[in-house]
Amino acid sequence: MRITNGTGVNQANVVANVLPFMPDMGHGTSITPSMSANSDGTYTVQPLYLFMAGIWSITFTTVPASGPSDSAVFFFCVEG
Ligand SMILES: [Cu+2]
Repeated sequence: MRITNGTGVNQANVVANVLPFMPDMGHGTSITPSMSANSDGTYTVQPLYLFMAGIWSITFTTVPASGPSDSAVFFFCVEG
């Protein structure tokens, strides 16, 4: 995964919480994923324990050293 600014430049040293959630069912997962930086400027998020078929949202909320936080949400459908 890449995290870029508004002009498409990779952002290093981003710390974010990752929250998998099934919005239709109102539950998350028992396993909390973590995000780690790779040497090429991308990030790896693991483990993602999407244990049920259906719509999942993955919410990334940054934890800034100072200033405001930001968030982004991705939706996935796990086929059953
Ligand atoms: Cu579910």
